[in-house]
Amino acid sequence: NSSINPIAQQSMNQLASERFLNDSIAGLNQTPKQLPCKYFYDQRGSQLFDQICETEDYYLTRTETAIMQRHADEMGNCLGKGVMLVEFGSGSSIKTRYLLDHLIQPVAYVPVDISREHLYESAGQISGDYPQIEVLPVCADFTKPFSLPNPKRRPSHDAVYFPGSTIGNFQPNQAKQLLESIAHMCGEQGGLLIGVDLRKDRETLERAYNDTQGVTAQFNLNLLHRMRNELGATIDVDAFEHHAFYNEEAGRIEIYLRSRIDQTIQLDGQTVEVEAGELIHTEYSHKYTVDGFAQLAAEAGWTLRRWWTDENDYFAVLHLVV
Ligand code: AVI
Repeated sequence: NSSINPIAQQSMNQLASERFLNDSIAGLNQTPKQLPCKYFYDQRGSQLFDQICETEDYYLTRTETAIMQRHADEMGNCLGKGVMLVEFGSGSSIKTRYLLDHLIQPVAYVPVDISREHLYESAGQISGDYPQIEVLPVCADFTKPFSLPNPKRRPSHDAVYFPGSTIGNFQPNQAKQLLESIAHMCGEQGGLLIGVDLRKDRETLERAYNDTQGVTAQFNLNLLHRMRNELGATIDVDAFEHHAFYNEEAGRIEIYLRSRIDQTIQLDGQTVEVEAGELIHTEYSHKYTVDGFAQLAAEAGWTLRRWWTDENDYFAVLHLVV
């Protein structure tokens, strides 16, 4: 953001690095070892994620995009007139355009993302393409409290758009907390439009997280590259491999990094031993039924109003109200 002075920017970057370091050390000292998936998304990670979305195997993005394309007019009506639309994990804001095209007299669009360069670049493009909407990007980790900007015109209400089934990357109790904080943020009149990946056959799910081009593997391994480049960690990244499978009982894809060899990771003066074959957990991707998700959302204060799906029932977009 050009409006932030370089010194403030530098200290924000430093703070982000410290969080990454502390979370990495804490995670590697747990049994089993783990690293938070939110650190996938530096600039390279965000680019790799965009590439995943374009693979044949990762059905989620094109399925959700088709749902948006087909039903954005109804969604726009559901969200109502004069809204300030806040998008969680906006990334490249591709699907959002269908929605922006159909909102009724929207006041502002607030993309929220952890990946700064990516956020400002996409926000700039949206702003150029939708001059009638005030675009107010917020670089934040949306799992932590953050304040919403004040648009020039007063919105009649706020609505959150949370696409991509990113909610699936949270454990159900964390997802519930996040849904609660979204309800709190939107207030009484608030709405939520959320994309949720649905349960389906193992083969389709596992293919989506083990794409034949190996982009998901690179995306997962990028976390270790970040630790090496940004935190100065000593890691033999090439000796790690991507490992992902569907845990049907838990209804989730589980993603790990597996070391092929015994190795010692040095990080900020700490030593972490990793055994050959040992797994470091990096991500869960929970899959829901529409009823199961509505139930979880109800516990967080939301009522399901409408939902849309594709012809295979692979993915759903749900509209919920407080
Ligand atoms: C962002 N999120 C919804 C993706 C998913 O499908 O859980 C992240 C991802 N991880 C591996 N591939 C994609």
